[in-house]
Amino acid sequence: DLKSAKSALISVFSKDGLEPIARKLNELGISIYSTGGTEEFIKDLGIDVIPVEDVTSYPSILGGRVKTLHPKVFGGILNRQDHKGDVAEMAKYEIPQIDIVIVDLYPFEKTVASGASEADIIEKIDIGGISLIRAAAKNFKDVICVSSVEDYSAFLDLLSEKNGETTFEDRKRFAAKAFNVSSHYDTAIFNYLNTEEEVFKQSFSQGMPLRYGENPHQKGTFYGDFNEMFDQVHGKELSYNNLLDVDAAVNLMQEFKGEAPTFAILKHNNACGLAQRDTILEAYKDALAGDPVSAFGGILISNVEIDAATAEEIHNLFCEVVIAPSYSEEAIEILKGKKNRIILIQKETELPTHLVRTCLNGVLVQDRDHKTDRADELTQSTNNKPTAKELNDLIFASKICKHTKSNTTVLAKNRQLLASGTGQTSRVDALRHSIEKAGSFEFDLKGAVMASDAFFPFPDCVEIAGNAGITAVIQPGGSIKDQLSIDYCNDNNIAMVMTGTRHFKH
Ligand code: 93A
Repeated sequence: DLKSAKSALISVFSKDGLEPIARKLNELGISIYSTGGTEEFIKDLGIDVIPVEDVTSYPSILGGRVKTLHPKVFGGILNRQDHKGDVAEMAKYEIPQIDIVIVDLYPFEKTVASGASEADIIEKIDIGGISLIRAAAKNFKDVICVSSVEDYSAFLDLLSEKNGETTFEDRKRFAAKAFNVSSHYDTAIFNYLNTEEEVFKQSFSQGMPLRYGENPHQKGTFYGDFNEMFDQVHGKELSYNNLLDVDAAVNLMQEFKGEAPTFAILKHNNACGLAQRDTILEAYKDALAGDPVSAFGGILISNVEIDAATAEEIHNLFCEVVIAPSYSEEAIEILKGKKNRIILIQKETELPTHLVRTCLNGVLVQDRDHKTDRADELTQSTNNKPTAKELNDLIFASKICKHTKSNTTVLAKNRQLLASGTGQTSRVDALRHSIEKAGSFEFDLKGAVMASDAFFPFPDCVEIAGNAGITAVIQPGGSIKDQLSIDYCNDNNIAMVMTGTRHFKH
């Protein structure tokens, strides 16, 4: 579906890069229509150009606010060339056909960034240009729209390759880019006119006002659809910190979805207890045993239904939130025994694919860490191989590690979290802390495994771990000094496997 162009409308704020395009169009015999400043620029190049006023029989008015906004211009862009009625009307109203539209919009964002006055900023809201872009992009069946200086060179190549002809695919590609340009432009205006709070509010369907933010003197709101993910069957209103903990809990438990009964207890977004057992009651008891001190006021989550026996045990603990896919009727009644205890039923929903957080004066967006380490993808780096039981624990520990604040080392044995070092400024500190913590609850680390969220820059960690009784280690690998850690493990009968995947959580 090749189309050759006979005319182009050019209206650009910045004239940079326009000369070769104007020359090429001229060389191809394509007539050029243009607005004030652009027309001057093209005329000065010695190229014939028709002022858009000659088409509209109207001058540019209101200080340039209305230049191209005219049926003869928009008719020329929007007409369907294979539509009988359109063709007849084009003749009747003497509307010239426009095949190419080239626009560079008023620099709205630059003007905002320059600290200009509100009046100057408003004047830089382009109306005619954005309309030209949208019209030409809508009619990509017949028209090609160049909506950004960025696309000049691609457009020039296109003109040169096919002597001014374009294919349907070419025009559609440029149209898609055009709507990217126009939506970005309008979003910038929206962001300028609204407060930051409004911008967030508008981005989500509902805002849930919270009693306060992270602390009572801070205001807080949740923008999202809590009810899409949970049914709250009992308890007080969720707080800002509860929501963050629920988020951490759900993400962590996602790793154990469909596996044997698993129970986790979280505090300040990190797991302080987690165990996988044949029954959820045992899993709860062994999760609690991991750190009964931290569990006080914790967030509890189960990957299977909570039964009455487990609910009885949970009832003895002061906890903020209990989350499970379901509860037996009896269990619900037992858990309701404390007025404020928040009981959530987690629905079957997908977690978002992207993560967003504020950063400086903007936001950071990234893909979710969707990689879960798997036994069949590990590289054996030591002479010693982990036993089947150790391998099981290594993957178990690595899943917890992925959801624990960096730097972290996670110690586990028999599918029970023994201790982790959370959010330390060095890996050595994280490890020392986790060893000490495990010791304080009288766990025997002999035969325990260690997971590390990132590689060991030095062999100090494996040495400390080995001295504590750890017999198997999982880590991403990739340090230039990996060999030193491997050598230490080989000399001390420690099995070490590498995942190749770092799981930082900042
Ligand atoms: O003020 S406008 O929104 N009104 C219009 O009708 C219009 N048509 C094109 N601005 C309008 N434009 C913009 O003028 C274009 O987007 C381009 O940025 C600029 C080109 O003006 P000149 O050719 O006079 O330098």
